[in-house]
Amino acid sequence: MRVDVVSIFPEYFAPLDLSLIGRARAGGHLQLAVHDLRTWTHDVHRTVDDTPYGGGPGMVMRPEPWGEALDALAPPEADPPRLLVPTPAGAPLTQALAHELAAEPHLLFACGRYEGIDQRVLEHAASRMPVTEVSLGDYVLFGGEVAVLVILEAVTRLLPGVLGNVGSLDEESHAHGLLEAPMYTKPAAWRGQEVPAVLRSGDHGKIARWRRDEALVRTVARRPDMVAALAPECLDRQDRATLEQAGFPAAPSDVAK
Ligand code: 6GU
Repeated sequence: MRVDVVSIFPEYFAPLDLSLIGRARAGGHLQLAVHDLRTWTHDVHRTVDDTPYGGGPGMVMRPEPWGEALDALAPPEADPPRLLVPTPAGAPLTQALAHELAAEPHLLFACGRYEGIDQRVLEHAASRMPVTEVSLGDYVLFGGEVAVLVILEAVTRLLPGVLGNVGSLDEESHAHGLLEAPMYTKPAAWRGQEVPAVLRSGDHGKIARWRRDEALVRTVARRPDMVAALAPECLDRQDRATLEQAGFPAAPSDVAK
């Protein structure tokens, strides 16, 4: 996958050399280029912002540098990338969106700062390429840079060949609309606390059932919204019994299978 990032703080992306993202880059799974928006300014101060029309606090990013940046990185004659614009006004980042993005050949991130980018940039870009505004959650950051780090980490680990153990993708939190069960490693007893006996039983069927029940109980306690969103056909009889025991009201459509 090719990824271009445009920001006035290219130094923010130094961590992308590290750890598993760094390895994905070294291994050729991720071709990442970070660009300084000021490359596309022409005045001596390399200005990227100005005061908002209509008044109000803060500054807005001027359209001209962004227009030139997008022309350079998404030339009209080439296959268009998917433009991603991090903003608290965007659609929430979910595991489903991460999967969708991992299937794209080329992502282009436009990092806004201040009060955001002049709206005409996004309108113009949308006539040439798909544009998605993405939010990390219901809080406000200074700018989109940290969001790009988060999105890229969520997406890169889904690229084929990046994770050694592909099975771990299938078992992790959010993979099946549930949070993951708690995990344990050696030693079997630590500070008076024992690892649940079932996990040391060697009975893989019982272990899978225990983990499923723990995942259900945990998700009811922490994220009842996720339980409410589960498709009834994803729940077997034991699932429904576990949910009921955990105090989750059975939906009317949850008739016994
Ligand atoms: Cl993606 N950007 C900014 N600036 N603030 C945010 C956000 C993104 N997501 C949550 N808050």
